Amino acid sequence: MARKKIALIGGGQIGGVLAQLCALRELGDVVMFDIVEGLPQGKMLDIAEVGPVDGFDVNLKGTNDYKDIEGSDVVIVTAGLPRKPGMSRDDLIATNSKIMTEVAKGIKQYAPNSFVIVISNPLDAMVTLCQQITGFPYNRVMGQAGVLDSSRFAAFIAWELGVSVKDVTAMTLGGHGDDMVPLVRYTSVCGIPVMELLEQKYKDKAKAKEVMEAMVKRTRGAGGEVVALLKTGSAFYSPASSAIAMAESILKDQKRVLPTCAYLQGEFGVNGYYVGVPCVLGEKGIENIIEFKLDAEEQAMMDKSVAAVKELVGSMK
Ligand code: A3D
Repeated sequence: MARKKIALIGGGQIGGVLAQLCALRELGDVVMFDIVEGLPQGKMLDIAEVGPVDGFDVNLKGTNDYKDIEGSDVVIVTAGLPRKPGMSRDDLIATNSKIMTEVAKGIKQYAPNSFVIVISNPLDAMVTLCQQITGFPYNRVMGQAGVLDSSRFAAFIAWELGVSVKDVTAMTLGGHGDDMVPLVRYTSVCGIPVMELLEQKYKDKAKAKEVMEAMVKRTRGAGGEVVALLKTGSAFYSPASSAIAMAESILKDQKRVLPTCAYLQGEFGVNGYYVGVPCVLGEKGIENIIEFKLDAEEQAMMDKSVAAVKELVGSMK
């Protein structure tokens, strides 16, 4: 069986970590494309030279020529500017739309059968544009945001409760903006509803609610928290790991259920927009969008988040 091939479009901070993770997990051969001459070549050479130490054996190539992505099974896009302190993700739209237009044309021409995972911000708009320009079916074009947003939420809960991060299951829905929807009711520790544990800890329902609200707020602003600390860019380890979880589920047909920015056609009352929802990811890409009941408060938050996505996507026209 031929080895899988992964193309990384963008060889910046996230691109570099993506390449290293692909190699360490031997997900397949990797080609990194960037417009900056020498950058992808240098990064890929750097990673390749440590294969003997890390014990991975895959081909790694850096390029400035789209032709080299030919035959890719999965393409992960990080091309575009990241945020600086004080910027919202939406401030990136003008520049990153131009970049995404170019990138999507390259993917369409040279990797027409690939599954595409977009990470570039503003995420919900960039994945929409990527699908429109490639014209690929919706199951093959998706965005990474929810895996990371959910992981951040889970990490905050684990730290608060003093339990292993491995035992927290958390989920966020909606757009990848300040209105994202961390779903408290569906969040648990080893199957135990998280609010029960917080109420046990504080022996006070109001205090438990207050602590949870603070964690929800921190989750919504978690990207900005990292940007404010770094000052020169945004998070890169965590978005890379999150996208790799999605790529791996597709490449290995794992059928993992992962929060994915997917094109909705009626699910959750949304029609014709890319929004974060739980999806089954397997050899056919997005194989199923899992719908479930939201209560009135959750639906109101989802509606608000979707309204922000609509406004953002509308601003591209
Ligand atoms: P950075 O380190 O600047 O890398 C971006 C790379 O894109 C640079 O190497 C550029 O040379 C390259 N590039 C620019 N134009 C093109 C082009 N036309 N074709 C190919 N490559 C090009 O940024 P980063 O890696 O830190 O972040 C990349 C993107 O991901 C940004 O838009 C971030 O805002 C976004 N991001 C998303 C998340 C999500 O969870 C969704 C998290 C963090 C960052």
